[in-house]
Amino acid sequence: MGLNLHDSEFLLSAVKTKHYPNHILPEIALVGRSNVGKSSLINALLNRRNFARVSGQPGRTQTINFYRVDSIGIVDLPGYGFARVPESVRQQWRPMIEDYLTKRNNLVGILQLIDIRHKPTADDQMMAKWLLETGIPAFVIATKADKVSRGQYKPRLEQTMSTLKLPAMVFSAQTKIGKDQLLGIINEFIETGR
Ligand SMILES: Nc1nc2c(ncn2[C@@H]2O[C@H](COP(=O)(O)OP(=O)(O)OP(=O)(O)O)[C@@H](O)[C@H]2O)c(=O)[nH]1
Ligand SMILES: [Mg+2]
Repeated sequence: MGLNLHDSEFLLSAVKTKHYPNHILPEIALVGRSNVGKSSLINALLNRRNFARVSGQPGRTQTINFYRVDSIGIVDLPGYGFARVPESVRQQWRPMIEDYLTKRNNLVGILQLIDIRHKPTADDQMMAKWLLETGIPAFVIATKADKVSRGQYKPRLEQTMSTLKLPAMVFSAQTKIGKDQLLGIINEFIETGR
């Protein structure tokens, strides 16, 4: 199955489960630390600028944003664990992310983004552990690959996979390295979740 990446639209932003789209599309959700590049990945994949809102300011995505791409849903979840975001705000996000991940029947796969330059954080490790426990299919995307040399890809992926115990791949929203592999993973999630 090849997704028609030109057929995409923003559906809605939601905070509460009752406001999620009432559709039957299988959904792929993006999770990761605030500022890691979740919204940028969506834009890079769809070849669109500012389709998913991107900002230098961490914590920009404070709602769950639902997009439709062809016959699937792409879900941009609020980022977790950014130190500069006040604790009170972080406490509001947590149940939002947990509700989506535990209650959404449409969910067929998770893309967990980490920054290729850094070791997975304690929050990243908590998330990966939780994904493994719940058994939701998940793949780690080590993004911002343009920020390290190619020689770093292999050792960093190996470190990531051994720490998080999930499969991982390299991506850059800037150079689009990894785009085809990522589309393959999305297709596999959809096929498996059918
Ligand atoms: N060099 C480089 N910069 C990137 C890449 N992906 C994202 N960025 C930059 O990182 C910053 C944050 O990107 P976002 O896509 O807004 O991150 P996010 O994960 O959606 O952040 P929140 O919405 O706060 O959770 C922006 O300044 C992006 O331009 C990448 O692959 N390479
Ligand atoms: Mg965002």
